[in-house]
Amino acid sequence: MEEKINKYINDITNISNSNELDAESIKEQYLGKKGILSQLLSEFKSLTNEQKKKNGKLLNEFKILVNDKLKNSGVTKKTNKKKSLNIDFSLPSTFEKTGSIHPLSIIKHKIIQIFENVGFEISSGPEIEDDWHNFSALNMPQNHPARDMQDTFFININPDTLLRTHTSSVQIRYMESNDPPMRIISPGRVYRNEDISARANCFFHQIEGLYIDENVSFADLKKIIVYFLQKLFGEKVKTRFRPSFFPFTEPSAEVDIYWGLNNESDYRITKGTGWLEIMGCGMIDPNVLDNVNIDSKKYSGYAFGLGIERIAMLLFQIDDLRLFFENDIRFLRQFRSLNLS
Ligand code: 2NL
Repeated sequence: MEEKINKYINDITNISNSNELDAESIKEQYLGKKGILSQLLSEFKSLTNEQKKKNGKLLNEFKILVNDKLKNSGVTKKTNKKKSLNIDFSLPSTFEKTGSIHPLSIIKHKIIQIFENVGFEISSGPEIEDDWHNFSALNMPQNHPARDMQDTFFININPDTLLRTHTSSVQIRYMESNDPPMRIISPGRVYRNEDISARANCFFHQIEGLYIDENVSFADLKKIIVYFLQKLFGEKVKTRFRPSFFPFTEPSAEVDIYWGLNNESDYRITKGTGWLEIMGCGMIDPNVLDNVNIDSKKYSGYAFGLGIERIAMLLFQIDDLRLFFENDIRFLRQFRSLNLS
């Protein structure tokens, strides 16, 4: 056996530095299943202990030589690759980190879905507006307090360009270029010049809706609002309409839901009344319809508006508005399990 090994050692030492193709065949010839090393090893098994001592060392030397020969050829690398495929498939897998849907988007889509299910269409429009679409067409005269520089971000004074303060401007644009009947909602970001706090931000998100047709009544408005609040807060929700004022609707109302007075937080957020203001609404002022050339003698309509942040804060029990805009992933990750359905 000793002679045999020495012969192979001699052979492998004499092989000139091989290219990759040679290396492949050398590998097969020496290290393959039925290769030289394998044959030597099975012969080795039947040796006496005394012989094993002598030949073991030599055999090892031979093996190192073969491996050295193959080392720089890339073939041994392939061998390593095969080894690394030797995986334990029963191990638990590692999960890729996935993103999550922003809580405001979750609520927005929920609300959109509710209105889409009863025939409302979505319309959108520019965030940079002019005076007409944001104020004048909505029955807000030149000296109206809501036009105050303190409340509105003006980009330019003459001609007026400003950041829209509500998405009513989108609805004005829609009414100008479409004919009744119409049934739309307009979700979007709006801007107000407010000091930033837990309750206020310089921008927030709104959904406004309107329906215009012949003979639309306040009863229709009440019906759609109650339907919407039942879908959003549950069938058992208790609602009430309080008379209010908006320049663009007459009559106008604010809508409350009964939140309850079960704990300290309920007292705080309902100011001790148990009732929470959720949205505003009303019958579209005939002046607004005339402004967009819709015949106010033939048509009437209702409109409503609500803030998305407010609803998200209630449904997710978030007590600081700023959390929505900081994009702290520790906050956002908490909504990972929620989706848009
Ligand atoms: C609120 C109140 C409201 C409207 C929005 C509207 C739009 C047009 C015509 C008439 Cl184009 N009205 N929108 C009407 C009543 C209330 O929003 O508290 N929003 C957060």
